Amino acid sequence: MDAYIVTFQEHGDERGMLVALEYEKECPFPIKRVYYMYDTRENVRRGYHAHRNLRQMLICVNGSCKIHLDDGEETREIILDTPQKGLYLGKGIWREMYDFTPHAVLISLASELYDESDYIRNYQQFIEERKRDL
Ligand code: T46
Repeated sequence: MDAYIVTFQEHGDERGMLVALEYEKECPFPIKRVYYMYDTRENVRRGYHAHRNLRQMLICVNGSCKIHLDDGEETREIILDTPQKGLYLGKGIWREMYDFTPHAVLISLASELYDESDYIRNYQQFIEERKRDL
């Protein structure tokens, strides 16, 4: 599965912590867009899609959440619970985000601008497209 956790370097001192993310260092793609989810309600599960071309780095900068991943062959459950770790997601991975704690903030660094035609929102369609790609 083209997904992995990246541990970021923390720059901490007596004032607190800072993490910096740069293209080709912590992030393997040029960042074209940033968006974030917050005020997520209890028992909400969101996502339910894959991307045809988009690559992403997901970082839970406050609180925690879980992410279900599926590339058509393998599934994984990831917990993001620290601003020091990011989840890199390559293209063609079905994702569902859930178990957000109150005040959780999930940031996404994205390789592409928003494009609804890049989304596969039907699971059967996703499986068929994955089979065609392999
Ligand atoms: C993803 C996961 C992790 C925009 O207008 N522009 C944007 O850049 C985005 C990301 C969304 N939107 C609109 C489209 C929907 O009307 O915001 C609304 C919520 O988006 P969506 O239902 O796609 O949200 P999630 O949480 O299911 O998925 C989002 C991202 O869309 C997706 O790329 O990988 O977070």
